[in-house]
Amino acid sequence: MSSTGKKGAESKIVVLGNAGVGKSALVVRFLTRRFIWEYDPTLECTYKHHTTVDDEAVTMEILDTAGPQYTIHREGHVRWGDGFVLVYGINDRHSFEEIQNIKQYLDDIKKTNLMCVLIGNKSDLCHERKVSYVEGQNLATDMACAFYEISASDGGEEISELFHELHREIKRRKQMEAKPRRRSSAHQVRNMFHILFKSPNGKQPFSPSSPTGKQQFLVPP
Ligand SMILES: Nc1nc2c(ncn2[C@@H]2O[C@H](COP(=O)(O)OP(=O)(O)OP(=O)(O)O)[C@@H](O)[C@H]2O)c(=O)[nH]1
Ligand SMILES: [Mg+2]
Repeated sequence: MSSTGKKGAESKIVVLGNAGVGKSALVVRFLTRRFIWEYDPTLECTYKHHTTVDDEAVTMEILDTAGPQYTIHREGHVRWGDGFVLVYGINDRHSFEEIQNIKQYLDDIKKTNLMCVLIGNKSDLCHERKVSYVEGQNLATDMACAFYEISASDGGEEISELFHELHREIKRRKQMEAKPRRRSSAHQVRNMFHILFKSPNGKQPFSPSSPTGKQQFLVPP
């Protein structure tokens, strides 16, 4: 709850990517600001994180998935999530190529515009680099999402920023979806005709401008 007593926004974020790209390291770095080198590869965990974004108290639930064989084929995870952090290692070409498959799977399940952010992790290993910064940027442009190159081991402000930015996007989307949809002006004009030119028995409206002068039925929208 915020200081005003209002319940803050909530977002559910799923972290996906091939085994060993640093998903757990990234999540642990964001939550604790620490890096511990060894993370349980079988661990699949949801963290509830209370924090502040733009002066608002918020709750983020973050699902750290485990390995590709588990992550990619879990429809439940995809349906649960509001937004997705897609991670590859800049020193692991295969993990980068796999992102497109993961994204396709997400699109197939979610159908509507997907909110995600693309992460190239392990930027400290630039001597082992197999994916250029520009390739990452281009893929993010294709996917219409933000892109960050980061190092979970070195840390850095971008790690908090990427989670906060995704949270903002999720909040914006939820607010848009909550707004009642405005009818088009064409629809409003049609309705007006229905009201103005309703037949006396109140059953069928007719067109006032029928070229034959005969009664014409308007097709309801
Ligand atoms: N040099 C370097 N190593 C990293 C970085 N992030 C993670 N690692 C290391 O990469 C290995 C795998 O990291 P994890 O966080 O376990 O990877 P994961 O994606 O969670 O792997 P799974 O849970 O098996 O899917 C560990 O040995 C980490 O210490 C990084 O930014 N730089
Ligand atoms: Mg892990």
